[in-house]
Amino acid sequence: MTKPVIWITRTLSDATMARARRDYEVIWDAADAPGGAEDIIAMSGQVDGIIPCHSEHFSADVVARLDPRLKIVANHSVGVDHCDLPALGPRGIVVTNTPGVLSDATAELAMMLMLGAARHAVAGDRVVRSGDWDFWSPAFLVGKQITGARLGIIGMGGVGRAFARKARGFDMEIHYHNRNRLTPEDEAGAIYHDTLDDLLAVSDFLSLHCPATPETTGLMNADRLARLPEGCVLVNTARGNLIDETALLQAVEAGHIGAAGLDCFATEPGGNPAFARHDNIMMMPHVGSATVRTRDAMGFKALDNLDAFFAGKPSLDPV
Ligand code: 8YV
Repeated sequence: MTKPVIWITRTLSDATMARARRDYEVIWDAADAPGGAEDIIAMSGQVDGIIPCHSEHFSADVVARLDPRLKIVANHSVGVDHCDLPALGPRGIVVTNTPGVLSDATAELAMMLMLGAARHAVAGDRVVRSGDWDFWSPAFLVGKQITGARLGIIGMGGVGRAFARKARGFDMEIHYHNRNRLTPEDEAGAIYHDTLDDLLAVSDFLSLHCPATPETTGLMNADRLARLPEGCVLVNTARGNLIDETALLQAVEAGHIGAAGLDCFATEPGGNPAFARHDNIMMMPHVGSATVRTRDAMGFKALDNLDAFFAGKPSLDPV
């Protein structure tokens, strides 16, 4: 039996690539460059399935020009904001994602950013690394303690709940806002706020874990940032467009936001050069899920979704 042909747009983990090559005819380019609109359109006539990352954009314009040969987009991501789902649905193209398997890795990075932002990790590392550390005082690099502080979480899906679990280990008081209230078991003592504004008012620390949708674009705008307690530490490992970056910059410069830890930016790759002026903004280049274990799990989940599809079984992770 001939193997289905798939396009793996980026370089996935070694174990994923090996399994993919065993079971599929794989097209992959070692250049590891994002697939642009014309690449996606051209490739759709040569393959039965694609494993894209969030770097490949299936906009409505692209989807309208896809070849009917393409049957499944098995994303190597939990976020699907790079896929225009209302456009893909009517084309009969199955779309899947990778929920669950990246929750812990992303929550770990959120924890690193929260602690690093709160405790001046950028300035501290720089002063030691540069050899310029020639002074010490009890007043030097004094940060904000997370133990016992109130942590607000927006979005209690897999990543939000994993972050809450880890924050509980730091004795934080967990508050959250979500489309739906969780079961008491999933809440595990977290305090539900049915409006976002109520959550913001109690968030000494705030971490974003909701999907990027038209409704959540610019969620953290000037008005909502102003509702946070003075000195709040803001963490974003979800998507850059959840935050109005100009408003965040102003809030940091005014001292209202005490620090920020950001793994996601409105422009990626690239980030926001204006943030680099501020040592109290700790930044990473969208690597929340980048651990060996999680990259394997994400790749395997994408392949599980392809396997089910080509075996004629129901989608495992449909979106
Ligand atoms: C990945 C992500 O960096 O899953 C997501 O939505 O943003 C990240 O885990 C990326 O999409 C990997 O393909």
